Amino acid sequence: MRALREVPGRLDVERVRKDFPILRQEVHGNPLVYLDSAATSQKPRAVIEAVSRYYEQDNANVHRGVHLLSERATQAYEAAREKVQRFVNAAHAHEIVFVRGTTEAINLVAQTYGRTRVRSGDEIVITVMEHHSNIVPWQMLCEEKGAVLRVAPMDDTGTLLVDELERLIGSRTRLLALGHVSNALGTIHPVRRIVEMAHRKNVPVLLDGAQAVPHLAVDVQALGCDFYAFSGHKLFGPSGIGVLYGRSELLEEMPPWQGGGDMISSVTFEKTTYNKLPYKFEAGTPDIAGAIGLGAAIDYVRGVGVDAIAAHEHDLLTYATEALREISGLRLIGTAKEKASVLSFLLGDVHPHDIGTVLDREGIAIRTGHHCAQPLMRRLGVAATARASLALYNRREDVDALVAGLHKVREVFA
Ligand code: 7TS
Repeated sequence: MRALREVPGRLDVERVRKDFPILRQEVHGNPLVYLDSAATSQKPRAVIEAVSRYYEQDNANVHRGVHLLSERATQAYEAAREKVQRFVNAAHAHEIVFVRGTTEAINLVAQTYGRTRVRSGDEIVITVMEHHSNIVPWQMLCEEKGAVLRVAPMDDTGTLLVDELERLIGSRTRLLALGHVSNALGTIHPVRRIVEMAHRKNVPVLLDGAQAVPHLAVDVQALGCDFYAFSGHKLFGPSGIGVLYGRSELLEEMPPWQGGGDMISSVTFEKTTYNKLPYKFEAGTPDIAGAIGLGAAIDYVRGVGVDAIAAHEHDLLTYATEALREISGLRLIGTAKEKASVLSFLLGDVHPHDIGTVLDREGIAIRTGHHCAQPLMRRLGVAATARASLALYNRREDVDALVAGLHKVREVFA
């Protein structure tokens, strides 16, 4: 792999940017400033080429052919699983289940682990900062089972109240499900401590890592979590592929979710026996190209260096936070001490959609709205925010462009 670091441990952002062809374009006559990576990240050429190469040279179905192309496709698909395993430091490759994304990973756990373990009167604990993907599957489960959803609070900076969370975990709690990093506020939760706390009460923990893996080193064994979910498309990989990590003991016990090809070892009309892990949870032809693309994305991220990415983004977040604080009338939403990548804000009483529209004319892409976290917006007493989110390819110039754009917004709506 091409070395991307010039100074060991430091990220050369201009060099990184050259790897992302999409960034080299104009939007409404201005250079594109992409500040919406929390919604989806851009893809390096290495990922785009890995996907095309697969379709040009190896395309075949996996796990079933004796012919060479099928063997190559199977080998590449399973090699991608091993890359994911190493990336999150799972103990075994069979603890990595390929799914469509974070949403599907969480639904899988709710529909298998949840449906077999949760009974009437039991409780699932989440936090007020969750994305809808980590709320609704649990609500659906609770509704079906007559169980109760308990919600841990935060303070006004967007910091989780860990003591309150601890108090919510009781003898009826069957699972704690929380984000590793909040998508709307950027708060990084002390998940290692939280997992320990839950385990002391014998409560398993699912971490929604959608917003963590692109920014932080994740080691599921060090975290001690029972499940970890993330999406390929936020990690510079293709959309349509994601990962559920589960500890073997739990995955072994869980019934399959979807039935179909590949998830069985034998089928008769009287009885079907299920395949071993992880195939028990991968019914049907998977997103083979997606998995291969995700493997290439992981190679890319490791080539740049996860710690170098974290350090670069930390500097940039500090720079951006200070720059936005200088803008009069701007209110940052989410000012927890430990944050990654996200700047949510309001500007006077300008509607966030109007902020987004004016910035778009300047070539600046941000997200506006409730960020699929409506209960969080209600807790904050706002309907929506404007959100700029950073990734490894962003640089100070992007922040400067955002600041200039926001001055323009103020002029337009003065
Ligand atoms: N969990 C978190 C914390 C997320 O940020 C998202 C997507 C999801 C789950 C769902 O991921 P998916 O890949 O299954 O859709 N978050 C966002 C966002 O912040 N803006 O657009 C999508």
